[in-house]
Amino acid sequence: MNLPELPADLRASLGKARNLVVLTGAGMSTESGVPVFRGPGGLWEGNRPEDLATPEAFARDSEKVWRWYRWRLEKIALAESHDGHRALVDLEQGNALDQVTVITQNVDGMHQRAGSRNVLELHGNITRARCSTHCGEVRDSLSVDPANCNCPCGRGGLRPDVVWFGEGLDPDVLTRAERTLHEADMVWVVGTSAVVYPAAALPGLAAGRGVCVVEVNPEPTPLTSRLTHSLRVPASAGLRALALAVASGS
Ligand code: BV8
Repeated sequence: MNLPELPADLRASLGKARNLVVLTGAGMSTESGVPVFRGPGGLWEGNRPEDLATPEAFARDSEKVWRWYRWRLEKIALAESHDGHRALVDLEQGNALDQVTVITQNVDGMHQRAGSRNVLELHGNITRARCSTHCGEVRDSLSVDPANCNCPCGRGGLRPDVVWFGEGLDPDVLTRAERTLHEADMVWVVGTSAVVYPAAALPGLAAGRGVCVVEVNPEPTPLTSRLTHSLRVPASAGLRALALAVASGS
């Protein structure tokens, strides 16, 4: 794998970092074979994710929404961690840093599957299903029949345990994420188009304090102009290069 050369000022900041936060989006899972939300390959049977990942879509046609989620679950089941996931695990398990926190918008569980332990899932997890009335029923998503997702409680429907557009994030998770960004002295923003809020506002909590914030994305994003450095490379190469620089004390 070709690793990018890192500028001297970034290497100096990496050598001083103690508390790293890594904010990831769907581009973190691209190299694992999980399709992104927006852009090429982000559609399902001609439908836009934004039109499927909503309570209205579920109320209109729960079977169609479940068929989309099962299609994604099949992709995720075949997905394998890449070296970018492993680079974050190496940092978490190593002693170059005091703390490594992964805050992910993804619902695929790929960070945990790779071995990351300190992971905040802003948008929930696709492998779990819960009752739409929050009655307490929680199931493995694959155990739900798309054609009949009524909850045994008799009042709601079993739905993926994710945050849909128009739904609020879990306030505890969001508060923990915000606190983590306020305490970070190094932030990496990986594989996100930075258009979904409130997640897209999180890097600003660090950048606004003068903290070094590095973007890893082959494409520029609305965040780019606010960040200290942008590495126009895929997640696997960018994260391994950053992790090696941290581990070497740069
Ligand atoms: C809420 C779970 C209020 C479902 C998802 C301002 C404030 C608050 C809300 C809003 C606001 N403005 C607009 C809103 C509404 C909305 C929103 O942000 N809309 C956008 C589209 C404009 N936000 C909400 O609805 C949020 N809710 O705030 O409600 C509220 C408050 C209290 C009470 C009630 C209501 C909820 C948002 C959560 C939606 N759920 N996922 C599921 O997955 O099925 S979001 C969904 O998009 C995924 O989680 C995905 O991760 C996320 C963001 O997308 P990205 O991760 O960035 O992925 P994308 O495909 O866009 O980009 C991929 C990037 O990777 C690209 O840049 C590409 O270049 C790059 N890439 C590709 N390959 C690689 C790579 N990078 C590195 N390496 C590679 N190899």
